[in-house]
Amino acid sequence: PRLAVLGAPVEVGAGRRGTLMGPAALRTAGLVAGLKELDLHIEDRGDLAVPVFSEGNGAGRNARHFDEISAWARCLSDHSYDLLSGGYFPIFLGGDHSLSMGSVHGAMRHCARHKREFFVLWLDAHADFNTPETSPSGNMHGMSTAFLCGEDGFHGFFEHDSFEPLPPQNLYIFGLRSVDRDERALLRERGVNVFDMRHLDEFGASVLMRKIIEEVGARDGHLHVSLDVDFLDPSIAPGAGTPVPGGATYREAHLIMEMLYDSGLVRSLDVVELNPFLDERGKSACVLVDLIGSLFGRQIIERI
Ligand code: DIR
Ligand code: MN
Ligand code: MN
Ligand code: MN
Repeated sequence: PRLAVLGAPVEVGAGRRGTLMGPAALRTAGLVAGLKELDLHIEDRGDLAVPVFSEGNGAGRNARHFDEISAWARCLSDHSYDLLSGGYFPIFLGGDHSLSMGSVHGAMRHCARHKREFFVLWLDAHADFNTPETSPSGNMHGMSTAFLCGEDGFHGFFEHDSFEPLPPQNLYIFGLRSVDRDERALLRERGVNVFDMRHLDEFGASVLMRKIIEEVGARDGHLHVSLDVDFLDPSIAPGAGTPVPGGATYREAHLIMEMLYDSGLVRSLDVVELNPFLDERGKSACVLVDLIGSLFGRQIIERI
């Protein structure tokens, strides 16, 4: 496939500043050069500019910077849709996780248009399934999956409010180890597929991934992968604003990426929440670049 890299330096969705520098750190860590080494066609489209927006819709809502994030999402949704329609595999560099409200929304529209079933693999310590009503923080990076699944509380976020939401059964949250009380209840009620760290410990990454890949493969689906840096254990990826102990190991994360590559099902990707201000000399950025290499087929030994 032809890859297109697009930076989305959004940071107001998170509780702390700094993810704005994420795209730059990922490039410095060698993202584009690493993919070129795999003989892939890759175009770096640079970073999007902070969009112009006006306050209004967000007023009085427990969703901080609602209007600014809405402006990002509208812009990102169009880029996602257009890149996929142009035959590209879009790679969105964050930026905080609120950007997925746009990137995934655009990919969903593309799939709806082409009557292709759409699935999301959310690799994250968190479920990001809060709504303005359930969120204890009001930070919108903790609301992305709820928004995409059509939960209430986001009126006015897109110009045309109604869109075909993501069925909760088509969402796989993987690596979960931090969830808020009302968020947990909502996840259960909606029937989201949740593979928490307990599942990962007990069954291993390969068994769980095989199940997901089989389900998506059986429907010939488009799989969007949304990789939050805090999916990884803080010991290997300290550059996260909301680190949670007990995350995925280096080897687990690579195995997941390698299996995803073998599946051939992944069509779009977000790499989010990297906060270079909190990172240790580019450590997390380098791990993410390594992982992306595995997702696009880098192998230790060529397999037959
Ligand atoms: C928390 C933290 N559940 C919230 N969420 C984070 O604010 O909604 N998501 N950090 O990545
Ligand atoms: Mn297409
Ligand atoms: Mn997240
Ligand atoms: Mn997270």
